[in-house]
Amino acid sequence: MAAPRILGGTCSRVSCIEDLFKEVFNCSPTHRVRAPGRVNLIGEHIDYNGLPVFPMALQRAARIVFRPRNDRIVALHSSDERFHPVEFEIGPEIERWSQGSWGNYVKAPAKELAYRFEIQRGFDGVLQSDIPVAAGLSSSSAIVNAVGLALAHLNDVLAEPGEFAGLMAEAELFVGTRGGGMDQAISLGAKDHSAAKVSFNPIRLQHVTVPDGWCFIIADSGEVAEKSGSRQAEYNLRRTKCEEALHIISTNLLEQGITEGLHESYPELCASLDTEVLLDFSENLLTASEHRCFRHVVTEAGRVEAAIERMLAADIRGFGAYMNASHDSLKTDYQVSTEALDEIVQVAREGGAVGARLTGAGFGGCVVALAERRRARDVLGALQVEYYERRGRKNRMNERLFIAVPSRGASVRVI
Ligand code: NG1
Repeated sequence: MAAPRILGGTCSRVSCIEDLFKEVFNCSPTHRVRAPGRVNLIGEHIDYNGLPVFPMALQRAARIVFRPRNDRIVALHSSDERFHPVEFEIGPEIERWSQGSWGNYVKAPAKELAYRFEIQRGFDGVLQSDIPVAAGLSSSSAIVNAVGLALAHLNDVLAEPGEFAGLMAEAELFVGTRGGGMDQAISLGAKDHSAAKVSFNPIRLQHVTVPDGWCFIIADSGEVAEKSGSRQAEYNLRRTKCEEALHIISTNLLEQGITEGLHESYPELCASLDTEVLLDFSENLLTASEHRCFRHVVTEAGRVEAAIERMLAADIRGFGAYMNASHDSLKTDYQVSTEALDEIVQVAREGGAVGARLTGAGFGGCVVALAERRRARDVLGALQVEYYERRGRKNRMNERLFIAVPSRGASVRVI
């Protein structure tokens, strides 16, 4: 077992992580796994309510080169020196490190898989990721999926893709954020050139080709959205409010004889009554803040379906309008936007984007803007000048501003 040590510098090429692996472990890696980050195009804060969402996987990914071990130890070094090496023994009773520790994303899938399958082999590995951290692009689920796939591969775990995505979503709850299953599902199941409608219970993906002339641009506000840290409680609180609202409304609908059975999920509730009727009915039953959350959830569910129709019809302006409405709802009703996110959305719209919205949980992180491909340069230029340069914000080597390439999902292979 190699002694833990910090690796110098940040490397960005696969050959580079193989070199780092040799440096740390004195031998060559035998396998490579890649799990992409994602950008959610529309459908925010509704996956944990069981409602469909519409993300796509990115060209940016977490990559691990690894070599199996004959014991149950996982030893993982990161090429990014901000993240110290982690090492632990796999088992169903693994304990969490302190809140915010990146190693919890490594332990999470190990614990979940050990709980359900016979896991006898760990690995030595080196991780490299070019997904911005705590930016709403799912850098965390990419690590969970990559480690999960590596362990599943080495231990002959057999699971259907949807089932495996569900396991990884369940696994990530270990870090303490009560997220939904969107990130794990799209990072595992995405196809090149496509976004996917992700439905839940069980997880299913319906792939939709992104029209050629459409260009999704990602811009990082630079404000850290630390969801495993200080923002975790805010995130979880919203989920609790949604659950309470569902319970109150379903119970009252039943008691007043408006519905015959109790609706135990949002999809059932949304299918049973018109959105406007639901909103009117719920207004006097919920507190003002619960009602705002509820309104965001049910209207966002409608926007997801409508926006997918617009993409299928290659109607870029229609799709962009739903993105704008989604941002407004996240800002006003769900209250997860920030001044910086609102500002960058505004700059993108004024720069020629047909739509722009925060993506991911919010509280900071990235926005996604949609532009016609021939206008993409204008939008990128506006963001660079108006958001980054004029305000003295850093965007070194365009690491904060880039075009999203709809990419395929995770894979593991022998080197
Ligand atoms: P981010 O903040 O982008 O990692 C989180 C959740 C998603 C979803 C979005 C909001 C996790 C792993 N991810 O994504 O499930 O709820 O917020 O739509 O918790």
